[in-house]
Amino acid sequence: HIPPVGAGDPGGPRRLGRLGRAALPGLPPECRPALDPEALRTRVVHFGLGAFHRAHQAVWTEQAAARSGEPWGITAVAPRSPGTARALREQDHLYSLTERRPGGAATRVIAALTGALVLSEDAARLDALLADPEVTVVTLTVTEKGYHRAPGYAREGPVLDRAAPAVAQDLERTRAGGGGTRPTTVIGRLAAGLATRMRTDAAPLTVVSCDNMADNGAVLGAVVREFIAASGLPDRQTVLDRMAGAVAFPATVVDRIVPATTGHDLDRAAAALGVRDGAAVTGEPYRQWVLEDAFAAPRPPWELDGALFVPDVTPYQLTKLRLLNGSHSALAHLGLAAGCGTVADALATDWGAPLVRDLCAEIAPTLPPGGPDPTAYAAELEARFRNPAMGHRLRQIAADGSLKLPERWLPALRSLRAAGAATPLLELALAGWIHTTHPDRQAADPAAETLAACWRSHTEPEGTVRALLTALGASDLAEDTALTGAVAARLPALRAGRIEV
Ligand code: CS2
Repeated sequence: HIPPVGAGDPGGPRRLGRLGRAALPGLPPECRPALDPEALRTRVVHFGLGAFHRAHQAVWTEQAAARSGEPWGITAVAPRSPGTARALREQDHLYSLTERRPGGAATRVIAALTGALVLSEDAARLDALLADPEVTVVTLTVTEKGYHRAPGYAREGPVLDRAAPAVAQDLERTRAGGGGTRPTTVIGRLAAGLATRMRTDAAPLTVVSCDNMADNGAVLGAVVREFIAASGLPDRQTVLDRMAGAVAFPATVVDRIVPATTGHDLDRAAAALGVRDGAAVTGEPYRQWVLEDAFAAPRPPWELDGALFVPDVTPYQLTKLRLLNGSHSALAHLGLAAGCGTVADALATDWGAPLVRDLCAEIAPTLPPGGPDPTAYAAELEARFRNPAMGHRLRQIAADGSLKLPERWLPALRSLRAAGAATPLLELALAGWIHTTHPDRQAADPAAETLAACWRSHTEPEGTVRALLTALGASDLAEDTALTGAVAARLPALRAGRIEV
């Protein structure tokens, strides 16, 4: 449901039409898309129809198509909720992006999508696209939980959590009689689609993870291959052999702060466009995309819009994950303890900016050479986080902490402690996360029940800290008594809403 524009105005609501191709000529010129959407063909399939994709990869793809004249269009697939896909279909797959600058906003319609599917509803169309040789790129933004990694996988071998109920059920679906039924997870569907493609003409394809994980390409390649190997899909060995030569999984670093769209954002988009847009997104002006230059097949020339193709993304990836996402998570968990609502609120306190600066300085020695300068990066972060126009909710960032923190904080914490370095800011941040896992204050998390049980089964704080670190897959850190003691010692101040950087 999209509220009429100006529903709260004294003059009463104005009834507006809906965004779509027919509305394009009537838009203010600065709001029109970079190309004629009729010219696009589906050459890319994207999993994850969230705001981030619409404000990131889709923008580069639109620009790449506009500047090259090549018809690179994206059919995007919603893994679960059908709402956005339906809104986009009603709008001929057009939507607007509003860039929020501290001093104002700019709204423009993006013409990048050629289709919007729902994983459970559009099975045949999706399978046909994954097998289509014209489709040469698949991209994913499915968040950390979409990969179903086994807890602590890095130290044990297999990456895919075959015991996770959704994965186990999907594997079972591929074994059922009569050729099985279609898997319902993204990884299962992608695996089944790639298997069909490999069994037919084995046309080369690149599958690009755009989620915030170190080695995201290798992780995606591993879970897909492990799914195929453990499945009942036909000709598994042939499929895996052909994939080795025909399918690439490059690593990438994506960056743009994209808060969840609010009803107010929809109103403001409608006011700028003069038509309603049920799939509008907003984002900061800053955006970056760094990709490993290892594609197996033709791709959109994203470099025409400033994407960086490099032999090894690791220095960029670790800098972004540990400094940006690491301080984002610290601001989120500590900010919630202090009663702040948004990132800009946290930056407006006396501890917000020092936290970002000192945490980045603490983590910087763990970063490999070859990435951005950490001091300059931290200063730029502070300015991005201060942007008051963003309204980026801390609760959104605090969600799924149990999956985010093993990427963002723990590798740096391990390497600093192994080197005997002090880690006061990471300890404070961890205490912030522990504080927000309490059953009375819990942020959304797929491990919420396990986390709540850690509080119930321990009455003394250090025991709770140890149990929660173990739940993060960090039993090594749980045994570090200097660490658990220091983290526990931070909790009383947090309970009183005091952040002591
Ligand atoms: C944020 C990210 O919600 C979160 O966890 O840290 O979505 C962050 O805004 C993006 O990675 C920025 O590129």
